[in-house]
Amino acid sequence: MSNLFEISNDVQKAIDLKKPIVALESTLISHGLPYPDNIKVAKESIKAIEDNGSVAATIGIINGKVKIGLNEDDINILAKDHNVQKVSNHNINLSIFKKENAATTVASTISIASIFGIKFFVTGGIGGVHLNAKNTYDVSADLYSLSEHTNYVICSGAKSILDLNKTYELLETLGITRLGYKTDHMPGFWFSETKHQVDNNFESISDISNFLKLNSKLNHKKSILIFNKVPEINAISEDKINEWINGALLKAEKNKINGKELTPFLIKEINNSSNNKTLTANVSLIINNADLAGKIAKNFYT
Ligand code: PSU
Ligand code: MN
Repeated sequence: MSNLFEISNDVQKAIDLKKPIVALESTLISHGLPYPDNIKVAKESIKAIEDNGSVAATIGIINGKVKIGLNEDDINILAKDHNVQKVSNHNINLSIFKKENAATTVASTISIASIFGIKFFVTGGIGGVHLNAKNTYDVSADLYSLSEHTNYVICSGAKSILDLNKTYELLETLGITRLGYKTDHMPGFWFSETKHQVDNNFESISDISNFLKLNSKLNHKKSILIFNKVPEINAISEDKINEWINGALLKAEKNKINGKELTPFLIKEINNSSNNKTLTANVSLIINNADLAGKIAKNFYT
């Protein structure tokens, strides 16, 4: 590979030996969670994956270099530096060109993971159709990236701040399979369940991995979502969340926040109005998803 990419030794070894690898995004470190919770999540997610016998590959950009397998220093930079760009598929090339520090979203992380044949990816919640999309046309590139690459994505649905009804429908339109792990319904990120039925609920890790093994033989070039609910003790009621979301949306409108600034702005506002209940839920669901991802990846390769 060209010198635009830098793969850590651990990840390179895992690629060579065909060992299980789980990719992680870095936008949630730089723009999704406040310091120091972001460092804690980054480290504990890696640990959860590794404790299950898989290799973690956090992806991000340091001084214009695309790194697959960020080390502790890299994570510190992305967690603390206030000038880190948020890069999706439309602007990742520019951050590389300008030699910036940049955090990759779900969309750009799976694009990079795919170049190196990394099949598994874990996050908290994917992006989707924004609530006011009818007027703004703001639909996350995550959805389109998921339909262009074959990644197995462990997540708690799409973020609660989105229009989850439209997101669910667009996932179907784009050919992205929506699986539940021990759930019949797509989760709502900070809350446990939306009204939307998953395409199939698998009750065990080995059933999921058997299905993914079959899927890999189909030459079906679409991603698959594996939904894992927020741990029950940290789940919040949908009504409470909607109250906070409405307040945050009004504030965003007043301050003319839009585009890629919108998601981080809303999350910050809601963490404030919920007294960090949403932050606690966010932290716990990501680490819980990493644990599940480590287990599924390990099972898939054995
Ligand atoms: N999930 C979180 N926090 C985040 C994100 C997801 O808990 O910050 C990020 C992801 O990187 C996702 C991005 O890809 O938000 C979506 O942003 P946008 O709506 O601008 O595409
Ligand atoms: Mn957007």
